[in-house]
Amino acid sequence: MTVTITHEGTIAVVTIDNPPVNALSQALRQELMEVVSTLEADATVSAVVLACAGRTFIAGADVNEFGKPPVPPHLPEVVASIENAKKPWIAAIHGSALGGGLEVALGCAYRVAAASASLGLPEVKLGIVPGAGGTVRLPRLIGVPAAVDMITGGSAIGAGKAKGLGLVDAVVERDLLSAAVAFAQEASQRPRPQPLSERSIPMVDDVFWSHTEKAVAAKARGEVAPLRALACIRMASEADFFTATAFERETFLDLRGSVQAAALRHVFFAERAASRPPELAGVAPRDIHSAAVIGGGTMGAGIVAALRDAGLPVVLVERDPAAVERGLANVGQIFEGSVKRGRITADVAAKRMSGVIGTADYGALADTDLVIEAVFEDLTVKRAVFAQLSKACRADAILATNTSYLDPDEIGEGLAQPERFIGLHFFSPAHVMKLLEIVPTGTTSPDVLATGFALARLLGKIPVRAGICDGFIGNRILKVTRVQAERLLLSGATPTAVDGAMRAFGLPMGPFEAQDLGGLDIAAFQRKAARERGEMPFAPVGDRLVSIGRIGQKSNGGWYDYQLDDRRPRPSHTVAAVIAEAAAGRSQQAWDKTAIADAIILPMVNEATRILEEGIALRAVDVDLVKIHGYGFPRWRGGLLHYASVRGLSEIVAVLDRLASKGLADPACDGLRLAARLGRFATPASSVG
Ligand code: 3H9
Repeated sequence: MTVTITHEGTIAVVTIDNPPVNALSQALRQELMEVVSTLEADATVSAVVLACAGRTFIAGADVNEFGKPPVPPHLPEVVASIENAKKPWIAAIHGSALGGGLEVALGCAYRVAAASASLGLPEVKLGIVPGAGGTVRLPRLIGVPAAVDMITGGSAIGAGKAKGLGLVDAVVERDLLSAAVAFAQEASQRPRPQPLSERSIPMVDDVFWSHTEKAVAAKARGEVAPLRALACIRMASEADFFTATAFERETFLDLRGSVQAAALRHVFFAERAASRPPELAGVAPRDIHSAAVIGGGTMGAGIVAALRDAGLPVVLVERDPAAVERGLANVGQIFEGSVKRGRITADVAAKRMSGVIGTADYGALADTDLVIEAVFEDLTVKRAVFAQLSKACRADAILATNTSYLDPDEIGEGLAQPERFIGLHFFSPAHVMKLLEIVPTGTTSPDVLATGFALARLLGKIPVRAGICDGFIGNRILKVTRVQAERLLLSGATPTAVDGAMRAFGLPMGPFEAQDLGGLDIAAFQRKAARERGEMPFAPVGDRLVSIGRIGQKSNGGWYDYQLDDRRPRPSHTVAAVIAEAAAGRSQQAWDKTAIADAIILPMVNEATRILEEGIALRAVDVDLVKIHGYGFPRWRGGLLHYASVRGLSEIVAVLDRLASKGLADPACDGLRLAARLGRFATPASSVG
């Protein structure tokens, strides 16, 4: 039985037990309908507490059902039957009441929540809108502006905030169930509150709607669900309850089958599977109770903060006392920033900082479980660090290098117990960015690899295994992005047009704006290293800009001009002249947004296919996660290779070949041609042990 009924005097306690997250499957909906009827008919029951077993209250509709036709009873009927029951239902919320879970709670007469609970309508994150009255009941309870924030943003709020908004009636510090039963006993003596469906909705004016529509559209960047959700809330505020719920349901069903919803579901399940790769099933990770970071620069400090946020004590090692001070100050600044943004309190920041020990003495690492090196990207410097770590650390301590471009096999050469060595590629700022590329060397043992994935889980990051090559998965594709962006400049497009097209595609910023923000010097340094290796990286304009000192915002100019204290990019005459010089003699053409996006994105698909062919990425979905969590690729497109599959692999081959015939891209690789024939990407994942 998924639903059980117990009795506490005249109070019936309905407990849902549908692991892992009490999702509202068809069977559960059916049982709930039956339970409502049973309890309505039971004269000994005066009120009902709805509680859940396990880690959470109902976390929503069962997302697994979304790819299939809806089967009755539908959730709106379940919510209506609870709301229309003669006896008051009290939702006892622990964990998360999300989506359909919160909609069920809104059908209840009251909501009592554990202090640690969170409540939200995250449907837009799955490309849909609430489909069981959420957009119609929530504004009636907490007002339109607060409902707009919750529904179009999709983020959950804590029980305390929910109480302030009137979304929950009581917050309980401990023993939720007893408190909910006591609440129900009292509630059964009072007249029932008016059901939300019968309440009026506070009015807001047209200015509110036009202002909010603009704000939601700007934030959505091509994602359709937030604006459709807003339209539902507007309908709720302007039409009667039944018209509004019908409109909401129609919108829900329309979006449920949409391309964006399918893409977002693909990402939803990919993210949850990421930390448990099938090839590591049954491999136990090592215990990590303490960590150290070597190097307190931007990356090192970010990693320290990420480890502290996850509760690990951290030793920060730097070269000398002055560098230790600077490193600690960098970490301190990160926590201060979190306090300023309201993410943590000053007390929490102080506690996190007090868990960081700064030292220049490697002897402090004698009993550390995990050491992450994050010093300058120089092979000699990194090797020197690992020589010291070899002597200072326990033989079973895991030693990791955080490198973006160097070869971890070379960094770890000569290390004692090389099976404990691994690459962990964090993305900057490391305490914020979700992606962690995990790079095993030829000698890394499976349990050390599994520990990398366990660490990612602990840090709340999305881990992706990457093989060794220049740039691993993400930066290797990034190089293609940049090459294509420059090719476009040499054939008639401007930096403004390229960046605008990529924003229109859904990226938070275009390749040139991004380079100005991060600095052109880093990539120039990598190109220099590549030339020393005998390679011929292509960046005629970028190289020229760096040679004349235009390295981005930090030099007040890069691909764009900037004014003092104004970070808005302005087209630059200097850059236009450099482009014109580099483009001399090349044929020029007009580029629209779609053609620009194709000329950048499709060669990235080509490179990603090579990455799969070489086994650098094990699965197409891994590339998707890398692009979404490391590079801002629009989530609602499902990631680079999901987008490619939806777009059509044969069409991509044709476009690439057209671009290649004009010298504007590499031709489609064999792997992509094969994928086009098969209708899917062939991956080596199955052969990896
Ligand atoms: C909705 O409700 C629409 C309505 O308006 C309907 C109208 C008609 N369904 O995240 P975890 C699985 S839309 C099916 O690692 P945590 C998940 O795949 C829905 N399965 O746990 C994983 O499976 P596995 C709105 C689900 O403790 C396992 O549960 N609701 C669902 O870190 C554990 O997941 C949401 O969007 C689901 N709804 O976090 C809530 N949810 O172990 C989405 C989870 O086999 N869920 N699973 O890989 C969450 O945010 C988190 O799961 C939660 C727990 C915070 C609840």
